[in-house]
Amino acid sequence: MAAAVAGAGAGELTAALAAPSSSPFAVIGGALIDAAPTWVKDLMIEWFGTADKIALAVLIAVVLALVAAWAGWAEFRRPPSGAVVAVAFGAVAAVVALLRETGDPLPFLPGIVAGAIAGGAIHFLVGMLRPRPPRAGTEASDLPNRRAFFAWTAVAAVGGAIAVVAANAARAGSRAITTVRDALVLPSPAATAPPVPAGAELGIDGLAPVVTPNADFYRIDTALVVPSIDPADWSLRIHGMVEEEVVLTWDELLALPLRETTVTLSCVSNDVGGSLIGNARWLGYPIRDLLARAKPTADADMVLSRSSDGFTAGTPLEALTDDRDAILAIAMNDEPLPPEHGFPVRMVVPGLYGYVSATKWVVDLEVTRFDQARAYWTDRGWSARGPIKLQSRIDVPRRGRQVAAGETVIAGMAWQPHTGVEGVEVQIDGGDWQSATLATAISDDTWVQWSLPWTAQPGEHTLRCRAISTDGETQTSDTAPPAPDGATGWHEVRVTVAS
Ligand SMILES: Nc1nc2c(c(=O)[nH]1)N[C@H]1C(S)=C(S)[C@@H](COP(=O)(O)O)O[C@H]1N2
Ligand SMILES: [Mo]
Repeated sequence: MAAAVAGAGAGELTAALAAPSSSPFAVIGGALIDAAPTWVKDLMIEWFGTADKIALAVLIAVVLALVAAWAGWAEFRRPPSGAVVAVAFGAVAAVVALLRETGDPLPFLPGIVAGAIAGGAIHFLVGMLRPRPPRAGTEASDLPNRRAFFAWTAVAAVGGAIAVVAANAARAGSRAITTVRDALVLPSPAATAPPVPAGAELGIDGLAPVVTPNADFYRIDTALVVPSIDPADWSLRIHGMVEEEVVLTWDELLALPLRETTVTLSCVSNDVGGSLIGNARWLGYPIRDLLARAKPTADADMVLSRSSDGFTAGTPLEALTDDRDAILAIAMNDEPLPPEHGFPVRMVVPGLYGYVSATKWVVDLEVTRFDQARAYWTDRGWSARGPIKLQSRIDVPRRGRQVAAGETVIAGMAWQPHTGVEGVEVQIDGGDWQSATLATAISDDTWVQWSLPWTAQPGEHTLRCRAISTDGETQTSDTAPPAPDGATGWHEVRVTVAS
């Protein structure tokens, strides 16, 4: 295991210095994420939520430790079989890095170095445990040199750990991107978003704020390492079924009349009552106006957006050309996009789940057709189209929380971006549905808070809610899991009211 730590450290350090996008950990993790079937992705998000990446890292570390322990044993029994296992692992990382087209000139180098160091270390360390052949003129057979073994094992483990830390430090140093981001001055919008109306924020303790602070905004993506793109190097290419190809640079984008929009973003993996949803004020340029320059041909019906790290989303052309505020966003809540939310540029499309619309680190828009192109998650069994379903949730009182008897309040959020919410109803202990009071909505593109006064009687209670859309649709009680196109059902919360 110490040899594996040494190899991993050497690989990560090599990557940090010579092939930043080809770290063995990142390419193996990325490949696992891309290869994971839908149910695994679902399970990871259900178990770990937005900590899914940490969970994956721990999983990789545990598997590596087990394989390393086994290789050590094999090396002891039959050298150099353990070293061969280590070198083979490094070779796998090298090949995966090559296949993933990371863009580095020497993508295979970190894997090769990791394998060589781990293999050499395991051979050397385990070799010390074997009795040495008697030397001429001395007593027969020497005991294995345990002290040297432990000393060198410690050197390998500590050295590897230091290399990992150094690699991260080197990466952070090369992340001049955060410096560039911090120094950015956002252009003032040509069209400002209307201010959050008085009465949009009910200010109830425990209720989600109507505008989600960036630090609390859910993050979901397949990027183990957040892409770092210098705006000066950024450009967006619009091509495919268009009359005219368009290339847009960062400076050109900033010079355009930008507009502010307030839009609620939701993940298709959000369970009923879940928290993979947030609302922010975005600043960007209407994609409709860019497409107007490119002039899509009449038979096109989809735009395949691509990020710098190869993620793709397929958005109906119509959603990008109709009158909704589909934008190429550069700012989130009055700040340049945070790196993990797509710096420098992402898409935001009201009414569609993120996986079919909200491409972060976007660099390419290909105008195409649904019957000709498939996006990242469509290839993995998710629906090609992903309009956000009508949903509502109870935030207050929290599930399982003790509530004091007497006058209290039930409150939550409701949404169907771009359609809008007309009302919310609450049912207590299976009784009649009661109309909750809606807060003032910012717009039909955002979620809305709601509340209902409640005289809580001591005992166990079951609370449910359902939303009614501006289309007159009532949120369905039919339960569906997130896959393939979004969860449905009523959110239910059980609470105990103290006597
Ligand atoms: N490049 C890239 N963009 C992406 C994704 C991704 O994996 N890679 N995930 C999408 C999904 S599934 C969602 S729900 C939203 C989440 O955006 P957020 O992390 O800013 O909340 O981003 C979308 N954009
Ligand atoms: Mo998502």
